[in-house]
Amino acid sequence: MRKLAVLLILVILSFISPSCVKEVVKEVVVTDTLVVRDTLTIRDTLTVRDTVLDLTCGLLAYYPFNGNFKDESGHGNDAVGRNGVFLTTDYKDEANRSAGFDGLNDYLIVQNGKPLRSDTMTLSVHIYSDSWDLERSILALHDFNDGSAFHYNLVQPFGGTQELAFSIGDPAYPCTGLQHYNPSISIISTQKVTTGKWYHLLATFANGDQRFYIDGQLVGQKTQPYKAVRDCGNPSLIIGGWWQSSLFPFSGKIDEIRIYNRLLNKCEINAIDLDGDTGS
Ligand SMILES: [Ca+2]
Ligand SMILES: [Ca+2]
Repeated sequence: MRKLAVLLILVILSFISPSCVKEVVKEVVVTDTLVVRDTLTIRDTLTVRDTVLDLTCGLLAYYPFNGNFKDESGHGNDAVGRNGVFLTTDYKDEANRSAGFDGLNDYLIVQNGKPLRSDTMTLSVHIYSDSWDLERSILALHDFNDGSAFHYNLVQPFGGTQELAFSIGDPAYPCTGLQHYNPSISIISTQKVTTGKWYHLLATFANGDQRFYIDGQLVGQKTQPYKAVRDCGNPSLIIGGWWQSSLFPFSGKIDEIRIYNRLLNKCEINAIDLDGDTGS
């Protein structure tokens, strides 16, 4: 009996001996996948288009020829027709919307042209020529009676060449002299014009920088030694003619004449071009 008890104890001990202790490994697998997709897209497109153009700023005279020859700038520099100058169709073929000239003796005149002179200036004119056979004047500010007191002009200077010239009077030249285009005061366009087509002529002068554009393309530029536009006498603005003894009468149509005492920016030039073919 005693032997049996000892055996039982040995059996029990064998179960609890370290070599017999069953190792328990608790394996815990935690799969915690946290995916945060937080895509925040902010599209804040702010487009500000400032299309407010003030084409009346610095406008000294404006002749749209809407049924009359009046200055519609509000300054009262109305033109008067002579020798049969007439109202005719414009670039859209709308009647009584441009000034017509017979090429013989028609012209328009603003007797008191003094307010149309400025040291900084922009001239904008649309023309449609029927003939470039002779010298023909488009716009001129000087004395109509004797051709003196020359300030500026736009002219087809040579018969048959289809070239145009923009001249600014030299202040050093005597007021009494007859001054016309010449190489020192004039830009002769490198681009020729044809008959039967509307052109936008733009001429500027500022601080001695003289420029001439046709349909938005620069056709000539000069730097003059003088910074001011000539200022003398009592000039008249003649549209479609030169002076009484040498009229050089324009043949065709002239429209949308604007005279400014400032330079215009590109947006403004595009805005005043009749058919938008300024090329800019
Ligand atoms: Ca006539
Ligand atoms: Ca017009």
